[in-house]
Amino acid sequence: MSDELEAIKTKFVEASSAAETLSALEQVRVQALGKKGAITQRMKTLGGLDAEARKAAGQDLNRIKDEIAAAIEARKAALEEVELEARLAHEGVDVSLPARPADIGRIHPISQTVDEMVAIFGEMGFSAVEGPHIEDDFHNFTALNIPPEHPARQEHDTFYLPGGPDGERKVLRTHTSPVQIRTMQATEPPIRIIVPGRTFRADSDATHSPMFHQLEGLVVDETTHMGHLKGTLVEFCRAIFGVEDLPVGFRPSYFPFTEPSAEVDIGCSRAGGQLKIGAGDDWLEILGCGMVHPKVLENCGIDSTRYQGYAFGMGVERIAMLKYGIPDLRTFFESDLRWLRHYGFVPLEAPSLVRGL
Ligand code: 2NL
Repeated sequence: MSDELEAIKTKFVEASSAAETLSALEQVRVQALGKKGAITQRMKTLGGLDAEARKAAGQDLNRIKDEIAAAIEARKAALEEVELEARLAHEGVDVSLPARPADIGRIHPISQTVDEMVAIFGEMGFSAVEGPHIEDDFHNFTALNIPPEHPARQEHDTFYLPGGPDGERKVLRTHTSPVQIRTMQATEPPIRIIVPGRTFRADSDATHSPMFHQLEGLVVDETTHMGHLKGTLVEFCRAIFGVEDLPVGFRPSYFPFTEPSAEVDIGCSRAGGQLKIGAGDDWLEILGCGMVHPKVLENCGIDSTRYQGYAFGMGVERIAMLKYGIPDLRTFFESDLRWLRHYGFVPLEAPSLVRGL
């Protein structure tokens, strides 16, 4: 290699080592390897040489180009390190600054209400059970003694899925009862369960959502009677609304799957258009219940001459609206974060039977 090239290389390598700042180093890089830099300029002259001379000169030029580039890179890394050290040395952390607020999300009022219900029944010895949302006709209707002409079976009220190859049409469960049916089919009494979950009906207006939540309960044993049903549900109503002496009334009703059947009302006041639970002499319907119809037990393979049971069911949205003063059902499922921040529960802060009062 020519002395001249060697001198050029030494000049730029030394210049890069001497550069005190990143911008000074950048100038060295431009002078050597930039578009008009010394090395680049020489590269352009290679075209005028004959093949052999061009090859030798090209190799030399490429080599010193790489050496200069390596020297610049090494210096760059060193200067960056120095710069970082300097910044760290004078930058401080102000530990007195308030923490940035963490956006920790909220528990939806439906989840909170279900949690509280599960806690209350859990203390009474009930187990919580879940099951499929997509059901067959037997578990959703037939086993429950719901006759073929019943309105709940009509196309109009129920979401049916397209029929399968066997011609069977599945259905989005219209209540959580199919889970109790499955439990009775699969387990020998005693049974003591609650079933919270999503349910579906083709209904949509101010007071109906096509997807809503129910919590149903089922107790089956040899000596289970209506006194157990009444005691359990009175206790539940008082616990969920936090009113120790809440009046609870049972009114005869009808369901195809229970006999006798009853609606449960709680005492309230509507004075001045304001609903107050546990005060006054008005009544508010809160849930439905009854003794399990012997046909339903038999449909599940349970001997109705040996066993009897009670069952109940309620709408979770309705309880949540009453408990937390939420006026409009539709807002539950609009996924409006401002609504959730207002009505939702901060995890660990919400006083509840689940997380400790
Ligand atoms: C209501 C009333 C009720 C039941 C649900 C039930 C389930 C089986 C057997 C017998 Cl497997 N009964 N469930 C019984 C009475 C009432 O719900 O108003 N729900 C929102």
